[in-house]
Amino acid sequence: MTAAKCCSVEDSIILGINFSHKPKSKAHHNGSESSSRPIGPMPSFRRLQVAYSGSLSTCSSQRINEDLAQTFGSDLFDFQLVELKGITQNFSRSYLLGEGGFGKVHKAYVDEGFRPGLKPQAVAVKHLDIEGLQGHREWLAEVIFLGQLRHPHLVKLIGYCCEEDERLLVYEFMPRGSLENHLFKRLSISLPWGTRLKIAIGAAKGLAFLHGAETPVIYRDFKTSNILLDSDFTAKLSDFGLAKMGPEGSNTHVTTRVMGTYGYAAPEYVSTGHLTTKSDVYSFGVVLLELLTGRRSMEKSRPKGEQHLVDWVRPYASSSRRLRYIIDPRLGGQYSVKGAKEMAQLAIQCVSLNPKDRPKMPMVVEKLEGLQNYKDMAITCGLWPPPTTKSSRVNGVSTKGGYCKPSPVAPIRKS
Ligand code: ACK
Repeated sequence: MTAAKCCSVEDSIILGINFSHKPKSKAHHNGSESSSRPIGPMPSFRRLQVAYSGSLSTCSSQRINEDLAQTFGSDLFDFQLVELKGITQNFSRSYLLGEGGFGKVHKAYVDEGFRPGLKPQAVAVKHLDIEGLQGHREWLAEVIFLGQLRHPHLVKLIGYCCEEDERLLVYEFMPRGSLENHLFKRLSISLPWGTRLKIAIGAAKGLAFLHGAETPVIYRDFKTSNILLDSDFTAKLSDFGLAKMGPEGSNTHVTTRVMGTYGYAAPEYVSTGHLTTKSDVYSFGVVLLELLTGRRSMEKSRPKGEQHLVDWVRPYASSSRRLRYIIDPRLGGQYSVKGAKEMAQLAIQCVSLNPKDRPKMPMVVEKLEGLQNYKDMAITCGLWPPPTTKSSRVNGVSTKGGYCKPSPVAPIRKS
């Protein structure tokens, strides 16, 4: 994957600018990708990546499994293509959960005895389109990262398949799908305030875990479509195709080509290619703003000043009086005013232009958990639209006569 790639189904754009060949800072501060300081799990990770990042023919499923098990004690299953075809009825349309720029995801069920040691359960099978946004390199990153990382807020990778030019990944099934689906799809039922908070806390814990590793892991593609939801709305991070080991020792950043999604990527990362854990914090701030406003990080169809969520929100978020104008109308006015105010302030801190002004993820978790104590569920009906907007429809919801309806809980999908 060298050139810029674009156009996943949700119209997000993957950036693909190569900065790794022209580091800007001095060598001792620059943890460029060629750095080889032997700290933490880096050497073994690097060895695996180097061993398998060559041509597709170097990919032997059995060898990867042996290497992973030897290096990390991984318990992944290496599936055969014929097995995955069997449980998905040859990747039939009726088993299709959805499609991203990386390929298709099918639901399947593994029965008792399918593989010794694998409990019967629903799974999601991701079939990577090797010509698409995610190729062999991204498949490999996912196997290596999710093969060794286990946490309640990371989606569990069960196994993989690597045959000829086929690349597949098998995950635990997440019954409520992606946060993107719940927040932005017209037909979905609005998420109540408490659920939004729960999701934000879960996703923050996932990121805090990654950043807290001996050598931090930078997720690099934090966005609503990569946050999957369990039946009780526990959030789990998925899709580690772009994840990267963070800087080692005294290095302040890694230098890499810019990959991610417009609207979520930190500005300094886009302009310099310098990647730090603070780049993830910026993306987290954008998702917090999406949860608060019900608007996407980038919406080209909006009037000019409202297209870029971060820029649109900034002047509103600093004043609790004005904040009500940007809160998602689909909340029906049912949210904690104190909680929303503090969440907005936290989000604005996360999207600070200077990475040093952004908080660390454990602090974000602590702050968000504190918001759960606020019980002031205000009914602030009929305050929309803000003075600058003439429309009486916001995100497809009519605001005429107020919008104080209780929000029912979304049903678990059946597909
Ligand atoms: O938003 P969704 O319903 O949730 O549609 C997308 C689609 O596949 C393409 O990414 C869904 N998806 C991805 N991974 C999983 C999983 N592990 N469990 C359930 N659904 C998944 C995602």
